[in-house]
Amino acid sequence: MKYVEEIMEKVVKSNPGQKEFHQAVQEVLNSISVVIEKHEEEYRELKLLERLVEPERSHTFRVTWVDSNGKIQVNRGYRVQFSSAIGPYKGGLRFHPSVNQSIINFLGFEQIFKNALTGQSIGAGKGGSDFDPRGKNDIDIMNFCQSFIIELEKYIGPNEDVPAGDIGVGSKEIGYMYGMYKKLTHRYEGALTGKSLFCGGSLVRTEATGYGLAYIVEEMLRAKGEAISGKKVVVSGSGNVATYAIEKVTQLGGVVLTASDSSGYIYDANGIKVDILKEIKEVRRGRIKEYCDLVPTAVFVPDKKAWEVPCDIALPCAVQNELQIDDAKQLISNGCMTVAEGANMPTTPEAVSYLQDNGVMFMPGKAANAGGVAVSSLEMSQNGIRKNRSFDDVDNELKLIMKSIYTEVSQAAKEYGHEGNYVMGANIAGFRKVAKAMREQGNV
Ligand code: NDP
Ligand code: 2IT
Repeated sequence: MKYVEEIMEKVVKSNPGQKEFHQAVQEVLNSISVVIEKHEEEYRELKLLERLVEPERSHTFRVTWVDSNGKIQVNRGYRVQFSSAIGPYKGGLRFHPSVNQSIINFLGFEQIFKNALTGQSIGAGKGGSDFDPRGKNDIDIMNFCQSFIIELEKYIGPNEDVPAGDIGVGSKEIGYMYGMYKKLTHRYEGALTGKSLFCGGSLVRTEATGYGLAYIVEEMLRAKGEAISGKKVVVSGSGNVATYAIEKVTQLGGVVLTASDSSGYIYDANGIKVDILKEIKEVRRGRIKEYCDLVPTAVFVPDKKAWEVPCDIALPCAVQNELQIDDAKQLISNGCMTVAEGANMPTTPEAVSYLQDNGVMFMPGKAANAGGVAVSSLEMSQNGIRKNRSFDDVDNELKLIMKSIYTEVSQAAKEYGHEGNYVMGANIAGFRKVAKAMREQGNV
């Protein structure tokens, strides 16, 4: 049996039922098998893949907290510290009722290759909880965040593990966690990123994932002699990533027709007005359909996905496996030419293959959404030397990072005879860096 097949079997056996984790590992193994074949004997000897798919450490913990009605609540907390081959564990925290070990493992595994692609010295981790922040008041959110970090504090630190946000965790939640971290450790240090500017955060971190996504799409199009300007763009989600992707795509001259949440999507033929979107989502913390109250020409389409809207570019920015085979078929029949993942693994494997087979330029999340963690790393370095950088300075570095990710990904694909296959390129380029570091550090 081939080495990668043996590894896949082991992963399935030792992590039963973890379908999202299996999916993420399978995709990477499929891509890197061409590299493995070249070094098979050495990698087998080093047990390199066995080590790569096994988290260095994994924490689960009870989070008991008291809600605003004085009732005791219990949730489960997670932090998987997947790989420290190239730096301290780094990756977000997700608060969503769907969070389980499979989701955390898949996200932590993806983070290994994403973080390597940024060129920054950051290893990989991920965490979160099945806590549902939706509909909770500020007291509930603060009480939960404080109880969560009281446990997580034992495992994190600026040179050890540096969590940030993800679904359900933004600068507000990070602020509550940071306050309690400081109280527990009596240290003001960069143990969390995505902090607000008043707590040592970095300019551009809020915008970074969405802006970075737009920058890499611009690179993909530039390679074909095209640009975002004038293109019709369909976006899913209406959270942090979606909002700032919409903002930058619009600034670059694209027309964004949709935004969505789990109840449906809105369609605005004149282009989504990002100031109104921010008012609804960031100020009122409302639902996407409220956009139509403020923009009467827009329509809300309940229980449907935005992929049915004809477009040139599709940017899934919500959640894993939200773009499925039927959606891919619809996108193709409507003439879509470019798909880039703002979310983590939003496109199912069948949909990815279908898009690629039909000539769509497809950029996977571990490259396309790496701008967020890249700027998190810039936040860590600013905290380390206690010096803040300007918006333009960080934004320019983000652009350079996304450009260099594009170049590395496309060159790696070409080198292995799969020009234009950015899934292979991203996995190979990320894997090579981590594999080198693992080899050099010996059997740890
Ligand atoms: P937010 O919590 O800010 O927004 C999440 C959005 O996704 C909301 O619009 C939410 O709608 C929607 N959503 C969540 N779950 C579902 C679901 N099951 N079905 C349909 N829609 C859903 O999160 P972010 O914008 O930060 O994250 C979005 C994606 O981007 C995630 O995959 C995340 O892992 C990824 N990512 C985030 C980064 C960051 O810096 N924040 C960096 C890199 C990747 P609703 O309110 O209805 O749930
Ligand atoms: O998926 C991701 O890369 C994130 N949620 C951001 C992680 C980070 O540490 O900024």
